[in-house]
Amino acid sequence: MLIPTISVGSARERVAEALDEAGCVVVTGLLGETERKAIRSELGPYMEKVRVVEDDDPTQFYPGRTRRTSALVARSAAVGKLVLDDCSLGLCDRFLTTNGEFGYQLHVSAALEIGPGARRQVLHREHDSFTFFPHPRPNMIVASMWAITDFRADNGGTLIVPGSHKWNGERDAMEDEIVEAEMPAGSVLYWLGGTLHGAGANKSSDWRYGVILTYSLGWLRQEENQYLDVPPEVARNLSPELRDIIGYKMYDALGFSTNRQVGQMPD
Ligand SMILES: O=C(O)CCC(=O)C(=O)O
Repeated sequence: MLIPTISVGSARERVAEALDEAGCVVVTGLLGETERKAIRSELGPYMEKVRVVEDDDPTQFYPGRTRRTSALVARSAAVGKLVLDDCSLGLCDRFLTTNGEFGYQLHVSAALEIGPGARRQVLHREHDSFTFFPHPRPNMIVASMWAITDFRADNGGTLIVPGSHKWNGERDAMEDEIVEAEMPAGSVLYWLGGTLHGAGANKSSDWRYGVILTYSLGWLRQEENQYLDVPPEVARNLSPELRDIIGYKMYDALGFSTNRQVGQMPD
């Protein structure tokens, strides 16, 4: 099975149908060069400080020769706009409110650079922490990977196993079921919480740069602790929409605080 690829002008319903069917979809042409440059320049000071591990430890989840930084909402206004991207939120509306849910939240934000010589990452599912549910789990997550540089088969383009969101937990992916998400800079790859994926090996001489933003049902524990990564003094200066989606908003009865400055921050 291939990764369906759809250009930005196409009907949103086609994107949602492809994601539902394959568990993954690429949308091309969503992010311009100016925005990509802004993201790199705003995150540059943080990425530069990341120590690159040269001696890869194959038992580690994160391969060596890579750079990763998170807390992106606090660090980059350009990423803040991506978090609220219409196409992403449309997919979240479609896949994360199906059970009469009250809403969803940002689950993880990270910039990921895959350097020359990096090995392939172990395949995993965004749902992996939610062991309460048997496989195939109900969908709890929509993930997006924004290509800031081109993603190619030889430079660490994300590996995806189309259709694996419908598998039970006992089935491993065969080599010929694993597909590299090749996409030009400015594209975005979406996948669902149950879809097997991981960073590809980088056999080229350039670095692959992507921004991963995942969204989860509003009643789940977020993978990235947004209250520490975007503390109240920073959150206060964000737009109400951005503040809400990172978690400064109640989900039904969940998330109240006696500190009105935190739990019910005035606009
Ligand atoms: O970098 C990628 O392409 C995927 C990264 C990923 O899935 C992870 O770090 O959990």
